[in-house]
Amino acid sequence: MSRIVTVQDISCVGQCSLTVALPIISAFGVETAIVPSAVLSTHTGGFKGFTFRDLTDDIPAIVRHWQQEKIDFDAIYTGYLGDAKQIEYIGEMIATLLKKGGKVIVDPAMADYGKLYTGFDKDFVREMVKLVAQADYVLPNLSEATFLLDEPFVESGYDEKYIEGICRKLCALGAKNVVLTGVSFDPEKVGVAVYDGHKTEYYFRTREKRNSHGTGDIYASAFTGAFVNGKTALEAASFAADVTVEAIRATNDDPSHWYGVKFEKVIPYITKNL
Ligand code: PXL
Repeated sequence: MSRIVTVQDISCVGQCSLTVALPIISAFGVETAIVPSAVLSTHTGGFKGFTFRDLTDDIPAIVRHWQQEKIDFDAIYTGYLGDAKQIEYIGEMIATLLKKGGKVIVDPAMADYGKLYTGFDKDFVREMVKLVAQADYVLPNLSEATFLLDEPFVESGYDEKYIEGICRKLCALGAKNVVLTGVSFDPEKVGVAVYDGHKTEYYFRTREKRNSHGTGDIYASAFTGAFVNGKTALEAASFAADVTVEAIRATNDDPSHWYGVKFEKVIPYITKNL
């Protein structure tokens, strides 16, 4: 039985981050502890006037308590962080709360479509590079990858050599493996590149028409659940892509649901197919 901890925000409404990670990873039969990085009334991707409570100062005491209680974890999975200072505290979690052989999974949730999310800047990106350096698996989308590498975002028209170069450079930052999302060599298809430091493997699905918010969190959560459950990185990356496609399809007929995807509809898909 595995126990993991995930560090990301609670967006009270918006179907992203912890409200997605907790149910999805639990659906894989994996005990999921949480460290909320911040509490927001909604996510920042389209709502106006959201509240934001930064929980950075709560993290050291939580970590200290767990150290005293000898609570440890098979994996630490990080997502959207409330402040760059949290990266230092996550370093401490890795050093003291991760079991021997445990894995660090980093989703550098900070950008999409070539733009940083509201509230993040280049200083935050520079700190995120330090967290990526400690990752066994880093799961950026193409926008996040290019921010981490301080390169211009290339939307389309690239080839395998370009993608493999991005993966190689992310490993040069210190990450051991890369799962790069949003890779597309053909406008009809989109998928992931999985790089282990030597070879790159791909998995593609037919592109869904609509761009959806929160799919990165569904993807990273499903990857984490499947991987901790014993699947290989390529199997977990492929299964997570299937779960994400199912969640988008479950939402396609409801244009009023612009702020996220109905991941709860795919919980049975996860339990049936894992
Ligand atoms: O889905 C990533 C995410 C998580 N948390 C918050 C966000 C976003 C993306 O915009 O705003 C608060």
